[in-house]
Amino acid sequence: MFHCGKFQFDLSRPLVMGIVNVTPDSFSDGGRHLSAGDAIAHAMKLIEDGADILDIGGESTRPGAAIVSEQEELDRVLHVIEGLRGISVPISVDTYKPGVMRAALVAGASMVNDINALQTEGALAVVAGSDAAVCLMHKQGKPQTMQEQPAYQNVTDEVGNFLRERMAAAEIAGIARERIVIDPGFGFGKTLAHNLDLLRGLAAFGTLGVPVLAGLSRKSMLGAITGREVGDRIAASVVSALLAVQRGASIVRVHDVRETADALKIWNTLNEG
Ligand code: 8Y7
Repeated sequence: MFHCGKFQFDLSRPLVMGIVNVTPDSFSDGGRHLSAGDAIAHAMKLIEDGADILDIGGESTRPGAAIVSEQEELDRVLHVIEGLRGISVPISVDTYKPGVMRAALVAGASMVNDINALQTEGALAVVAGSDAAVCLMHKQGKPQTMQEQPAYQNVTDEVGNFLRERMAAAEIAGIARERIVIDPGFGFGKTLAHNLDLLRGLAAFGTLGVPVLAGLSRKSMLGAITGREVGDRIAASVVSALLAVQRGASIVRVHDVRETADALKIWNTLNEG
């Protein structure tokens, strides 16, 4: 069982986490979701399209993106979370700032998606003091510079050790295992070869005993393989999500919810026979 605030999932079928960016510099959406109203409308469409969870983010963490102040991030995400009160799916807040986590949880979020794996001072306590779920993600370096020289001896082992250590820290802080998911962090301080190693070895993370989340949607590794621009990576993204699920991912974080949900319907139907 996966506990996400008042929501629970048995994970007998993979979940689709739909991405809602409330950032003017979001490359994948071309900055279309600037206003809270637009983001709310987009979120509602993603639910209609089959999203099981919504991930609301107010600061782009792509390589080279600008850092956003806590106040600006709050201004962006809080109106959206408040505007989505009463929806049928849990809201995840994509942030590494404890102040944003706390305010988002008060406003109704049920999950924290933290690319910093609760390493920021105070972050463990905020999540521990709630009933929210958390996604602990691996990254190497800081978003601004992480793609400059990513280096590992063995990327799968090193990412696995990091995630095991952060799971332990979360559990010691009082976050029950049922509330934790882990994520190797595709593209976060990784070369194409590293990302491919992680996808090939994704099943290994399943042995850590909590659900695995995979985020490959529209990422540059898909561009490197297909030669397609970011707006033209839907097929590559859907296939990648399915390949991650095939290797044990329980949650896929995607932009193209409708197409991904279709792919997973085929997967689910095939597995029910
Ligand atoms: C991921 C993510 C991003 C991911 C998790 C993008 C916020 C870059 N990627 N969170 N966030 N996993 N958990 O291309 O892979 O969406 S931002």
